[in-house]
Amino acid sequence: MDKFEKYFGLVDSDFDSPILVDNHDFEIHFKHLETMILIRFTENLLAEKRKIGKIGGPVHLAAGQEAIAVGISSVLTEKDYVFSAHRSHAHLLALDPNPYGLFAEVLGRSTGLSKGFGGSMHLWNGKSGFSGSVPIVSGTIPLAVGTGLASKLRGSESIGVAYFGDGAMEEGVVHESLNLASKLEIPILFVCENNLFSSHLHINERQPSNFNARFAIAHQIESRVVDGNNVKSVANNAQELVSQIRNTRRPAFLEAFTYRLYGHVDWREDIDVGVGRSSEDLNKWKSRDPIKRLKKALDGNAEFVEKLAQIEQDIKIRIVQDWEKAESDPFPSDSELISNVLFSDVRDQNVI
Ligand SMILES: Cc1ncc(C[n+]2csc(CCOP(=O)(O)OP(=O)(O)O)c2C)c(N)n1
Ligand SMILES: [Mg+2]
Repeated sequence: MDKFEKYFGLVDSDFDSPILVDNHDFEIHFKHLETMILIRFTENLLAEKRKIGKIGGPVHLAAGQEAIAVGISSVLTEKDYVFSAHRSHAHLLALDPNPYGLFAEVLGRSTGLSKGFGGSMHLWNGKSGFSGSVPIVSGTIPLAVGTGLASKLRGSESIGVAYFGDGAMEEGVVHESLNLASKLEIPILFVCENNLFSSHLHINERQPSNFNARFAIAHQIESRVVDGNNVKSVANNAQELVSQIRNTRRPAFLEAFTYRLYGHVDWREDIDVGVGRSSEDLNKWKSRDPIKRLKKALDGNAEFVEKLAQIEQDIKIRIVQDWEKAESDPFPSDSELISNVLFSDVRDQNVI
């Protein structure tokens, strides 16, 4: 880490420490584990299908980062407005662990979450609160601020949530969004998933510090820095911040350090592509896998081993069934190309 580590209270060795669980909360921990496994299996399947050419467009996988989405989603409701970017499958599935609509979307089928027109980077699932992802890095952050402001003006309990990466912090609009949210006291949770990379470039090559929470402090926004591979820590901190946001209607910022197990895009590991992703680092972070760490923490519970085997088996079967169902769905018809993209009054005027 760097000179800020003492200030933010997170050091590199924290990622190797055990997750401390309470047996009373076994059901909660197991639910978290189950959702993380579903996301991991889904993404592994996407990686495999992309590799063999079954998926036409790129997929940005969040394997290794699941604990952040699962911890945060555990304290949200479907009335909140959650936005993400190019690496959004985990955020989507943590709110609604049902990969069928995602599969249909990456296969370009009319049953997909964006009716088959968007692919992996344009997802939407209104009923769960997932309000959209786009490939433009940082593009949805001001939209999330807007939903927070709208909620406040309407007097509703809802909050905006913006997931973004360490690379997105380097876009000006993020700083404008932080400033506006602070000044206008907007109920929004900013979630910076710091996986240390922007595409192939390590944060140490790009920034004087690898802590992004320093920008929240500059904007007088309450912030926390957490081990993003510890789902319990993410959930507990998110719980405190979200109830604070709902009560005070002010913004908060959560920075979660993590690491992606696949490379920037698709199935490759990206060892020694660009600067700073070595096999030593990757192996170190593989041993810090959030799923492995939680499994280890729960291992002492008598019910655990049997329950885990059953759940893993069920999830595998469900995912394959969902994939096969999506694959047998139809592609959109030609007329949908017009009805989903252009305003109907433009068509009525015979412009096209
Ligand atoms: C405005 C904009 N600039 C550049 C890109 C190209 N690009 C796609 S992903 C990415 C890296 C983003 O890094 P980060 O925000 O840390 O997210 P991560 O991929 O690590 O999850 C870049 C530069 C883009 N899509 N949009
Ligand atoms: Mg990143």
